[in-house]
Amino acid sequence: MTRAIEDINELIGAVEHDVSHDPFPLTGLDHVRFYVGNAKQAAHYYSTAFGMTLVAYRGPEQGYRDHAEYVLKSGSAVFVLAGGVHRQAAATQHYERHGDGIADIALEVPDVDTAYAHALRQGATGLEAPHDEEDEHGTVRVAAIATYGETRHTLIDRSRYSGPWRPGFVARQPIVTPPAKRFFQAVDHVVGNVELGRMDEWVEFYNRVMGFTNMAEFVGDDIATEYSALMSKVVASGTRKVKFPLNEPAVSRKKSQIDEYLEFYGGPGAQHIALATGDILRTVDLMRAAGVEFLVTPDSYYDDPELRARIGRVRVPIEDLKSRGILVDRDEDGYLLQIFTKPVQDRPTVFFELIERHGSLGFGKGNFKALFEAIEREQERRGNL
Ligand code: TYF
Ligand code: FE
Repeated sequence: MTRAIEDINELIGAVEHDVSHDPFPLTGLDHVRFYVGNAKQAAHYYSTAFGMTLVAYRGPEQGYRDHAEYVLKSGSAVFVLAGGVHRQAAATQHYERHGDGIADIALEVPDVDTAYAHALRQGATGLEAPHDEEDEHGTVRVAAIATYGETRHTLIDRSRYSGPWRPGFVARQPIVTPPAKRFFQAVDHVVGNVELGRMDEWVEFYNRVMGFTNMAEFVGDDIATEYSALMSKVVASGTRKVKFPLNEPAVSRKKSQIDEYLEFYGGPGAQHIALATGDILRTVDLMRAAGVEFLVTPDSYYDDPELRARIGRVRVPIEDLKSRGILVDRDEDGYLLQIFTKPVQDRPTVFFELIERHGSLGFGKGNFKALFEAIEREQERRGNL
């Protein structure tokens, strides 16, 4: 089956679910906001290396004194890259503490006031009470609550807005000619790293505050101590459009990759963003050609008869995956192809995943051993193992 998957819901493994009766109705992931040291150059990187397209901007030219913010899109995936233009700016302070990082995982909700009130009643910390942002293109309603570390969830309803992005922003032309075909269509999941012993608290936070349910996939004690040095559970919204795996370090022989993150990020934060693509082979080739570095998968992974038997037939010959280092996993619902970049900044913190789902709603559990061995090789090169 070589058909290109066009439907975004299928790409990100979403299921039928009526949100209208949910206590915390959630339409989907709206955008991810990064605080970076140099937003102008980051906008260039995500344009040239990730095939994203600059669509909107605001900064000092618009009377916005603190930050320059670049809005980039690829299908339904939206990244906002914010950089401080002076020492006191929030982005500058955040950058000083964390390096480039993810400050906000914004959620699209049909009713900001209802969602915010429910979240606070359920014990969430409010950071911004619901309010309107307005300009000549209409109104956007927003609020914000706190999550792990210094990360926040903005709650946003843009149904009464027709401008380029959000009040105050102006439309901008792409930085480079956009690719003929997108590299990816949507954000599949965003992973959080929290401190040792805190994972279950954060799982419970998403259960209680957002009504998220736990997905079947998890890394428990047994796997954790043997080779992964992390524990992981996944919470998801009713439609499964929003999926948040949560990791904590596990005590094992080697220094946990999660400890390395926590040390270099300066606390809990978002670890990786998985981007859904209908053609991972093409995307990897284009990103690699543009200079993005991916984790290396040894040939032995593909030559393992057990893996071959388990994954069966996939849409391309195994040789095409092997030459690119793409991993395969299969479960009762189908299979998925995935690959991970190395950290995208000098600190060993944030990285990306590319994922092509064919029915599987998992996260590549069968690949954890190969993946974590690849991550450990990188930790060793950095002198952090
Ligand atoms: O999101 C996931 O669960 C997979 C696997 O440090 C994973 O992408 C988990 C932890 C990690 C890297 C990948
Ligand atoms: Fe992932």
